[in-house]
Amino acid sequence: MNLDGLDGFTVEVPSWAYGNSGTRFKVFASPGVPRNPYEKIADAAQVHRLTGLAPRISLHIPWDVVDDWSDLRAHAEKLGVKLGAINSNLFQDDEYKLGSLCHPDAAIRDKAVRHHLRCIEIMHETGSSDLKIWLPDGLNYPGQDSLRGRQDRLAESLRRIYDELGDDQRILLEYKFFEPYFYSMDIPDWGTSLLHCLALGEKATVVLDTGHHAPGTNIEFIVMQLLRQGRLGAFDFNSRFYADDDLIVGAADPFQLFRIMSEIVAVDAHLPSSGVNFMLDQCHNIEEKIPGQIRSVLNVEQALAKALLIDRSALATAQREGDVLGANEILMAAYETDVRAALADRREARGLPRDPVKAFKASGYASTVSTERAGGTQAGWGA
Ligand code: PSV
Ligand code: MN
Ligand code: MN
Repeated sequence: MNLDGLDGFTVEVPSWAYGNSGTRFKVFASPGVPRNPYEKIADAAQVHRLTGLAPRISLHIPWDVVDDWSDLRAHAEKLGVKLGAINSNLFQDDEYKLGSLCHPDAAIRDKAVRHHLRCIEIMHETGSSDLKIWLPDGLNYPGQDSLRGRQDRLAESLRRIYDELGDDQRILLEYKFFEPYFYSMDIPDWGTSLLHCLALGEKATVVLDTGHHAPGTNIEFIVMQLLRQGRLGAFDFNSRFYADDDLIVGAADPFQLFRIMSEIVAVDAHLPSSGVNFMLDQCHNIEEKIPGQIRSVLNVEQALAKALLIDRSALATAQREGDVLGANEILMAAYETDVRAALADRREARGLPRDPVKAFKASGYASTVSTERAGGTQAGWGA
């Protein structure tokens, strides 16, 4: 089984996955939850140490703000990881009730733009190249504001941010079809995100969060189309049964994950040179967080491994010949191949545990940190 295509493949993990989280009904506290960004990075480093797949951690501003960025960067590097994408936060200020980058009041828009300029400054210090913007703006009622006016304001705000990017920096522009507003979001879909990116310039790309679509959406089609345009900047992987559930990747629909990876492999976008940042965006509400992240990272790797097994030339022949069932069978043969032993062998050959979740449990890390971090204040969502 040739899985060489996995060489160099990495997944970025989010700092917020390690903090306490929950639903709007209840946030459950977990023992040993990180008390600050340093401890979140230490937890994330465990995922990389055991899988060899997750060398970067995305930060959220202001949740992860520290006094000395070069010290945080050195801390990460000492633990074998790097600081990754910087996520801006436009959803926790009272002033943003009616929007941020699209707000009808120019002073509020200016505040939201300035938040991004600060994020860009932080990126220079952390060495991050990706500024990820999830825009929580939208409307609850028809007539509440001008749909078109908001797009114009958005274009103007994004332009101000874009113009401040450094040479090696880029914007990752996320979309989401609903929530926190329910009549209309200001970036509800990939088309809107792409239009803004095209208007901005080459340093603006779309980020596709797998939980941000209407049920039944053909996500791999969107992946293919964004790749065709050279504008797929990143993924936020998670899985969903109903809405933006942020559950473990591949838990709800591993076949969808495989189909996405098949479009990725079709154009070699899994290679680091493609510039696609494969990130997770998850919250672990009831399961243990570090093993939850390990499981997700491994599920992404497994889907990629299966996609690498697709016999592309046989598939092309079957497609050319109009062999409908044959073509489908070729795809399904790859999906149905059990790659678990081959992946464990690869890990062992690289000095990694065959079963990273089991190795984490045996390491005693969870009980050590629960003793060390006892009595601390959590650094979770909103900290
Ligand atoms: C909210 O929907 C969200 O999950 C977005 O997907 C962002 O990527 C993430 O929060 C972090 O801001
Ligand atoms: Mn996301
Ligand atoms: Mn989301």
